[in-house]
Amino acid sequence: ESRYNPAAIEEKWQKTWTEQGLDKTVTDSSKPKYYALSMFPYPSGSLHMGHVRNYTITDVIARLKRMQGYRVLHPMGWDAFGLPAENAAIDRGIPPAKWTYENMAQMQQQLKRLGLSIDWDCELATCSPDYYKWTQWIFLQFLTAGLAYQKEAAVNWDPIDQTVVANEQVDSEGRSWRSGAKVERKLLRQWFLKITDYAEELLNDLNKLPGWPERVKLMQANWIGKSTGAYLEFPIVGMEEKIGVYTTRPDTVFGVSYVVLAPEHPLTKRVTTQEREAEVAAFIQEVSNQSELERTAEDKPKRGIPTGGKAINPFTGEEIPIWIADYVLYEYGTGAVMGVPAHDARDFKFAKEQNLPIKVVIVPPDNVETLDAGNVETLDATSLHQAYTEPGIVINSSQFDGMASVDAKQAIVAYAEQQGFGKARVQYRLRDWLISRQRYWGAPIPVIHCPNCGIVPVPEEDLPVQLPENVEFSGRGPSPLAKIEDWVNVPCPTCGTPAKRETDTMDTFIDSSWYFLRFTDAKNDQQVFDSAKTNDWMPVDQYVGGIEHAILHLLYSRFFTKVLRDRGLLNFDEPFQRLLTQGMVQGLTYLNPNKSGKDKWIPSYLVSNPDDPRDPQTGEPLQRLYATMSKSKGNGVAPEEVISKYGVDTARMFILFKAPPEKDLEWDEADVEGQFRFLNRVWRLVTDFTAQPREVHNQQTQLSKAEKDLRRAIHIAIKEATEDVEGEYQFNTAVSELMKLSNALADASCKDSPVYAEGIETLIVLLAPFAPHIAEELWQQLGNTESVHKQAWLKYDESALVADEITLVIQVNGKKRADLQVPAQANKAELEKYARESEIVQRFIEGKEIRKVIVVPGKLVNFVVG
Ligand code: ANZ
Ligand code: ZN
Repeated sequence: ESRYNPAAIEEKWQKTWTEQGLDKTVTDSSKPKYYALSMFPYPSGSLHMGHVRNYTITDVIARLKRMQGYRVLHPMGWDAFGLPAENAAIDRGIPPAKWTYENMAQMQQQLKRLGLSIDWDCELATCSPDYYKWTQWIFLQFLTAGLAYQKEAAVNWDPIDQTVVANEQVDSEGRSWRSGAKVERKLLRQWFLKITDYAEELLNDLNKLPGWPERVKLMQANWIGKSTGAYLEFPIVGMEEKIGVYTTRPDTVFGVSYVVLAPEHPLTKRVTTQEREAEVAAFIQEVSNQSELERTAEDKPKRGIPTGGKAINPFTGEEIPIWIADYVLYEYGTGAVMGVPAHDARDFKFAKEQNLPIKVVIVPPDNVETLDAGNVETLDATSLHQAYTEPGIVINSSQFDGMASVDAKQAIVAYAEQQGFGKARVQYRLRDWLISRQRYWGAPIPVIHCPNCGIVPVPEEDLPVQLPENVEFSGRGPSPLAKIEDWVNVPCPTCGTPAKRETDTMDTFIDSSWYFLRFTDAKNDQQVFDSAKTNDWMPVDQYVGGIEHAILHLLYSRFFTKVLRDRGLLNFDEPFQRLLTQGMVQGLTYLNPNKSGKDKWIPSYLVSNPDDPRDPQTGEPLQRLYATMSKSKGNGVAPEEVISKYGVDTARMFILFKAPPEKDLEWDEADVEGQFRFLNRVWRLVTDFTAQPREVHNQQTQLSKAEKDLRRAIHIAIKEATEDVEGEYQFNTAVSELMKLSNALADASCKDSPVYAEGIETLIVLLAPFAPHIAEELWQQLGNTESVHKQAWLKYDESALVADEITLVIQVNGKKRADLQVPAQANKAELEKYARESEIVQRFIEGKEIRKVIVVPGKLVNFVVG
């Protein structure tokens, strides 16, 4: 009898499975398809526990679906472009490609050690030319469709290194990572994708995703930020042009006391009077170096100045001042707002600070009586301590007085439309997607700038536009690509005139917006993918990944899917049918409450006595808590350590058992041990069973009570485990069912029965998706030659579930005297009868008077005697 040795069997089976091609995608079209996908990793160099959890969850689903008769696509790839590779090049002189490919190789080894049923034939890396060729091709599709365009936008500019820096390279004080210079904002012509064209559909189609967490859908909806309101035009005194504003509260238009332009607004300079020019110019300059976050922060004072210009409220004919202020953003709405201090919190603050008039035009509904009494002043500007932003009743608004504000909205818009100075308008917070990066390690944007022809797309046959090698990475000056003369300078593909390549590369979110499509036809070198194949496999049936991608990655992927559908390449609307956002893996963390900043986290390897944790430097007692594993907290557990100690099956079992997949998981060594012991018990059960000589039983004979009970336990386990893993993926309770079954087998008194053999086989088959290696080993020890992973998932036998006998407890004066087997269907009267007739009871009540009989159906009968 051998001992459970995970290292040996795991390596053995991984090798065998690879040789047998067990994880290859089955293309048998008679089977229904199932596409199980984990969010692909960035090749940082090593796997962490979060990866292990993510891929284990997807793997269990993939294995389960295969056993349930689906053909499953379960691929893996690399989100391989991005800044860290370039930083490695700047800091350590390692070429980005070398760094990236080495990391990928290392991480692939680690992934393979996890025993995931991944079809590595579909592997892709977004940084490889045969992938980014098609990323570029897709960009050209957007360009042809009018969905890609250039416009000026701000970048972070490092004035010392004379270079653009990414947001990630700017610290919280606005300083550049290398030079430490205060980063400035500089306008550059950059590429955008017109995601706003799809705003409405991206919002509405969230309704087509019942398999997504509500929370994620809400985050997407908020990001899209649909608002309904009005566009109103305010004439400018002494000028032809008008100021268009976007407002969600047209019902407050009689309360406007000023108009505000964003400093960048093209009318700003023109409305400014001569005597205000210098001040206005200085203010614009100041604001231009602030980030959007700084400008809109709630707690910051709103800053602004008058331009000297005047506008006219078209509803009242009143002249009002035109201001500019930092809280008005140029990119939203029209870049201009009407200021209504009495009913908007920001306007209120601003008006108070700047001494602008405040006019109340909406009052709470319960003020109506006072209104009727002719006392309109109850809620006046001086008694107002904050803006009244709720709906209410309209006052001080001429013909609209007395209307409910909701109705006034419509009436006022209708009036504006009729008068020709406004209309209803829908507005989205979503902006077009800025995809230009002034970096090297990304897909070059495949266009050429020609002095005669303008923007010329690189002809399809010239794709990919490859990244040049032997590039100098200094982190200074223009982007690396812009410095390579013989790469930049090319003849125009149309007219042959000397022209220049675009030197911007694409945001890496572009690469990950279509990789799930490429997986369905990953090796195609003729097309981006064969639509027939892609339409067959897509949509992804189950997508699994982190909540950090709830907004951008998922939104961009949905956008790409819709655009490619409209280009005739796809026949579905949404890429991800179901989404599971797995919880974080948390580690035991030590914190010194007397220290601040990063120093307060004490790495666990510095804590010598976990029962009385102390700061190794000061001896102060430490607090213990659970927090997401991270390098900075020193609370991580390395996957390799756990795997080499217990094996990957135990690590998987622990991860699945400890918490439902969408909840945070607290790493706990004792519970890991617990799962290791469980697998050891399973091992022993099976090896004891196979060691025993088996007799041939006649299947026809009646099952004994013990056999019936065991059979019921078996089929309950099948039923419960199946229901747990379907639908909500409650793997934790499914694992508990396996533990119950193993206990029932251990306790069974019919170990030589065919029912016991059925139980052993059931346990192994149910275990297979969770702990694939031990299940395979034990399955083969039973004498099977075909893989356990090729077995059909089990179906339960309804008739086995019903208990035909139950155990009744017999008490006399509350004291237990006996157990009695009785038919499960017996009613109260029958139960009492069985109890009375039993020999034991006869003995105990002999010669005594029965005063009372208490019957608890299904449980007990108690005789009160005296
Ligand atoms: C007048 C008004 C009165 C407003 C009132 C609100 C309350 P959402 O819901 O986010 O779409 N706004 C419009 N464009 C802006 C810009 N470019 N920068 C800063 N603020 C802007 O918000 C729309 C409201 O935000 C608009 O409605 C406008 O202020 C402001 F009692 O107009 B409101
Ligand atoms: Zn040309």
